[in-house]
Amino acid sequence: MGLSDDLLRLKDEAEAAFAGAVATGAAAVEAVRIALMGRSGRLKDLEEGFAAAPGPDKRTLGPILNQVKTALKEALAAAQAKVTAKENDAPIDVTLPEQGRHIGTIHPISQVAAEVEQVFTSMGYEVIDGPHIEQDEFNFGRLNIPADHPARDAQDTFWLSNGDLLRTHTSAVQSRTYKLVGDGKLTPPFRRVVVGKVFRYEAVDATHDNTFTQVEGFVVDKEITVAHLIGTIRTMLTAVLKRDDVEVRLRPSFFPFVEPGFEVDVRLTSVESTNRFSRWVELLGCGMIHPKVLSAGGIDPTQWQGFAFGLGMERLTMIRHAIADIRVFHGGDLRSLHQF
Ligand code: FA5
Repeated sequence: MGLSDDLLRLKDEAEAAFAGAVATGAAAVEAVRIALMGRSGRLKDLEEGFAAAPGPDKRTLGPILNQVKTALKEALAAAQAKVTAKENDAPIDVTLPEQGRHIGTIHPISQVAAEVEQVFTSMGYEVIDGPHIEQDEFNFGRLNIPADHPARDAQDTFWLSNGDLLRTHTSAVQSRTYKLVGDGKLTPPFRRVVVGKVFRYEAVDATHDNTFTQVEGFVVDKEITVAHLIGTIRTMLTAVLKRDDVEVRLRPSFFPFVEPGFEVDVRLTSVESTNRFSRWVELLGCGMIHPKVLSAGGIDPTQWQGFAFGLGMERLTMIRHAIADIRVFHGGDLRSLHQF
């Protein structure tokens, strides 16, 4: 009878195929299982033949089919057990050198950024964010820097073909916040802080990079004065720098979006004269928010005042750790970064 011969042949072939596959491994055993016992495997075909056989033949073929099925299952189980045993017995080469575990560290800028955010949160500031790709309107226009203003030259950047740009400073987030007021989505008073990347077309040296990080803090409230601004900056620098060799000076400066405006410089009295921070280095720009900037956002400057500052996080971190060169931060040399 054809079908019973086919069934018995399948049994013999399966036993040989599984035994052969063991030498190759688990994937080979699985391939044999699929070919013989899978949903469109050989056994399935023969089962269909059995289903189509006339009643009397079924009585003879039934036990043979069951016997073949059991034999296949046993051959599969035996092959799988052998493969597992072989894998468990694989020799371990105890002379191989240990691979070592490389545990990462948090980037020094991220560490100091977290501390800055913590200091400002403790003073009631809200931590917010803004886009790296910015519109001219927010980066310049609403900050009292119209299209032909020379202040744009000091912050040249990377422009996109649609007229957007990579933001040159986090002050763009101020413009976005003031617009929220004009749109009726936010009401003063508020205190906000942003830490984020900014981009400039800049010659790189020990204290300048083309991609760096700024902290922008700004407050809009009633009866805000320069004294609040100075007190806030002093609080931040004391909390974050944790050094006793820091000298700070405030000098008048110009930014179109503040009036009056200042810059804060810092120097370290105990570092070697080769370290750039042994001389004055500018750390931040700040001032009282210009009435035109408040008005552009729909805030009445006769009712509300505020201060704002923008600080270079790389420079802050360099002072904190007496790092002499800004290129450490984006240089990707793990030997430097792992020290923090
Ligand atoms: C600004 O970017 C203003 N938006 C700051 C500001 C905010 C003023 C709010 C008033 C009110 P400035 O271009 O000076 O200003 O940059 C601010 C700080 O960013 C600098 O003091 C410096 O610490 C840092 N900085 C500027 N350029 C670079 C650079 N190329 N690489 C690293 N840090 C830089």
